[in-house]
Amino acid sequence: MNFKDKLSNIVNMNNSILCVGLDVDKDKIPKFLFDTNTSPYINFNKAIIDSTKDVVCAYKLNMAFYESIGTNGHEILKKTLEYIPKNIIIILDGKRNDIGNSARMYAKSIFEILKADSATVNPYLGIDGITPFLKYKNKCSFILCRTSNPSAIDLQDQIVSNFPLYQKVAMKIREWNYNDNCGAVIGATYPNELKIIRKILGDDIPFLIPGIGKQGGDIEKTIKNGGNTKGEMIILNSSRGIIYAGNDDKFAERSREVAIKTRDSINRFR
Ligand code: NUP
Repeated sequence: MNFKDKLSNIVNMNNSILCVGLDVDKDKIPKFLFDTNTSPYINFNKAIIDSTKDVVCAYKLNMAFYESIGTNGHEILKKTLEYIPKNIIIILDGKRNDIGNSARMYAKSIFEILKADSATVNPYLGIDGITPFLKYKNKCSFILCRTSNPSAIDLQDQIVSNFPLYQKVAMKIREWNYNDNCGAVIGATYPNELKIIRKILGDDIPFLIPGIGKQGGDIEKTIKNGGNTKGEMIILNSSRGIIYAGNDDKFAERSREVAIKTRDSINRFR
């Protein structure tokens, strides 16, 4: 099944476009898990997945949080991925890219070894660094278009042949979508840009939108400006705001409560 069909199925089944970000951080995971547990990270992720799997359409794992654990990190990442129910979208957020020959290895690692449904990809190297990802026709490559951070403006607002760079990137994404497997990453913290990018990219390209929750992005503006006419092809990610909602033995229940509240706030505007 291709990415978009899998996304539509789970969005309809769980009535949700919420993605929970599993960004494991030793300083934020409840302390007691490290006292009583031989696999604290995996057990933390399993508890969050068990408590939110009927509320989400996707899980996003930012690879930095796993790589920074050390040699165990890859195993923790792999075991977490294996635990995610097969009908839920997996997004591996590594913002990968390189010259074509090396980008090929990044794509292989994410799509064949880790078997993710989608990856985040950096457009800075141009099409030869993107092509190795696009060869995986049933997967989705979410290309960074307008990032959520304050200094996104440093480069992304620079004018290039009469357009801000982020709009040029959006135009490139439309061009690179020849296999119908591109997506775009746009921060919820930039709702005006979100509207312009949806206009450039049309209804059929999925948007991955981080920046609600801890980064303060406005849910109503995000949905109104970023959703397509059917309220589809839009995935809203929250990581810290959901997974670290509690820090005692009821942490998974707290995460579920916040996930439900977030999904319901999103659905009010869809
Ligand atoms: O523009 C981006 N902004 C962003 O926050 C692109 C991203 N991939 N992210 C990631 O989304 C970020 O690295 C983190 O993994 C997640 C947001 O987490 P939080 O702010 O909800 O905790």
